[in-house]
Amino acid sequence: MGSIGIDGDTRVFVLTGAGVSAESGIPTFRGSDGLWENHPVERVASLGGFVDDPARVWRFYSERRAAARAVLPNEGHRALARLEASLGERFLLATQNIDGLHGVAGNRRVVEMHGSLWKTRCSRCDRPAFDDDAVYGDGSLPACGRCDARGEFALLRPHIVWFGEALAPKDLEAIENFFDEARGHRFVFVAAGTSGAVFPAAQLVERARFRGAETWLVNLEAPDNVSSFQHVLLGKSGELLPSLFASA
Ligand code: BV8
Repeated sequence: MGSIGIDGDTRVFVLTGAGVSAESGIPTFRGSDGLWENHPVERVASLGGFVDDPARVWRFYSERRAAARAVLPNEGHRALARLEASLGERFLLATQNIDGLHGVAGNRRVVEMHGSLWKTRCSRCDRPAFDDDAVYGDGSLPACGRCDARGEFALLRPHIVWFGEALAPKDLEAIENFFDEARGHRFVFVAAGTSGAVFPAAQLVERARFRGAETWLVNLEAPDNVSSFQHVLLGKSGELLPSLFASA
């Protein structure tokens, strides 16, 4: 079983995807029972799909909120929370997941690159995104109260980065700044539970290698970008991550 030797100078960056939540019972996107199997991506995870059929999109995310409410972090999440407790500012976690389980497990140095299932914002005005775990029943469409007070109608939308939408510049900057700072030190990049199919998240491993990172992959199967990783551990993240960081 692989283990990463971590000393007082080591910086560790971890990128997670849907695979790290699979053992908590949350379906991944591209597995056999994957989320996208029953929903054409462009219809439920794109601005165009939301404009065409907002009720369908709200139903898709409401179903995921209802399903994700009851789940708990697994051993993989807990291993990452322990790692942050041990490394502090020498650790950063970027997740593609919107389920919030890293926060529930105790991580605070988390970049939610694709937004959060538990936040909603106005599709029109610039009011900040707000915490929202509401499950919108069939057909009901939440509207922005602030726009309404101005006599304008605007739908609320999930605070999630859809396909074709840009990631938040501040998130990408936080990641790049961590990579730049790690450059003069021992820098370890770990990707866990991700198919490496979505950009720009899938490019991070190459950007880290450019800064001299040692690259590790923890995944159930070899993904498309497996050749970017120097160390490949195939298996479940809930079983592999605890031992991977045992020396921290
Ligand atoms: C953008 C939110 C531009 C919604 C998601 C090149 C550069 C930039 C963009 C592109 C590019 N090429 C193409 C694009 C466009 C597009 C893209 O990447 N398309 C892909 C399909 C080719 N990218 C975008 O649109 C991005 N936007 O770049 O905009 C722009 C720039 C400026 C101005 C305007 C526009 C936005 C991408 C974000 C989309 N939103 N999610 C939601 O979640 O509902 S993506 C969605 O898929 C999820 O967030 C998830 O992160 C992502 C990837 O899935 P994974 O997390 O990897 O999960 P998956 O199921 O695929 O894999 C799970 C893995 O786990 C598997 O390998 C499995 O084997 C493994 N596993 C399973 N169980 C376990 C396990 N491993 C370990 N243990 C287990 N137990």
